Amino acid sequence: MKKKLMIRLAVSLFFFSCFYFSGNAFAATQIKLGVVTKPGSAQNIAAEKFKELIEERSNGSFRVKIYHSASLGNETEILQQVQMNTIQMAIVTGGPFDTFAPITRVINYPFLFKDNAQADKILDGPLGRQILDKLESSGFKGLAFSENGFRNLTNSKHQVRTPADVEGLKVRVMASTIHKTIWSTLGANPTPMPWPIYTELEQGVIDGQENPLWVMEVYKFYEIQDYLSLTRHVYSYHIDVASLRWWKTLNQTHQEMIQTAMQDAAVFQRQENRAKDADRLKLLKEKGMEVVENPDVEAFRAKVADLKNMDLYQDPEVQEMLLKMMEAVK
Ligand code: EAX
Repeated sequence: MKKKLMIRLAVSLFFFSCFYFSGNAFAATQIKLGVVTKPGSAQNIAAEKFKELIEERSNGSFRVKIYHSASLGNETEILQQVQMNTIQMAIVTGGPFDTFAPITRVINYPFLFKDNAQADKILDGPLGRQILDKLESSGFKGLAFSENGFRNLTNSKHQVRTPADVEGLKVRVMASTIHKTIWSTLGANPTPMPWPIYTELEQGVIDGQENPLWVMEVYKFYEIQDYLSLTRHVYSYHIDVASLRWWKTLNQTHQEMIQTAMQDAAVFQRQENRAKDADRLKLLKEKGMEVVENPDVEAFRAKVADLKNMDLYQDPEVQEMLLKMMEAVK
């Protein structure tokens, strides 16, 4: 009896060891990745692509679990968890990075990039890299930029063509000094609020918000916001980050694998996002939104022209990066 048991134990141990040391699920490193948005959102598409690529390319050495729909809290809280390495990665909108790393403000500068191609060229180039590297001093390994897209204003009150139409509107903004300043300079009444904001819009706590077109579709803002103006005032990026504390525990092969998979996922997601934009505008119109396709962008731009001289850009390092960016977009 005892002998049989011993044999069984030995056999189980043998199979367990084979399984364990063959680099399968037992040995896989789990990456917890946080996004605040829900499936179908720009952040989620980048996260899902990254998961697919890294699991495939690492032959299962990495497994990614995506925490979405604010299950880990808002974007500021997600970033704090990355700093502490309670989660290993995150895809977070440009705005909330502002308090962690003021240098990211330069990308939120209003009317900075002319178009998608220019944004890609600069963010995938040396200036983008410098900004990503700078995140190390806040505990993040900056991997890549995926995108939200150009931001547009919606509201429930009236059509917006000029800055005068914005006067006094209660506009929700991200947790970002620069975004708040843009809207107060334009004459609105900006209210910082973390995502999501459907209920606040519905209840009239705020009159409007600004985001790329996919947001109006995925979060059904057409149900509660009648007016959309294609202001394209800020190119909104996400920064795809890892916890620096975790990053340092990885060997170089794995670091490179993750870096490349995230960059590839970002490029894929940007293309996908842009390809859908024309249909989205059509859909939003069909859903009843009144769209101002050509607001007076020059008047908006003129009104925020002094922003570069404001305090929030006065840190010498931030100032220098802003000047370089402005030179690069010429
Ligand atoms: O990605 O907070 C925001 O306005 C973000 O753009 C939102 O999470 C959608």
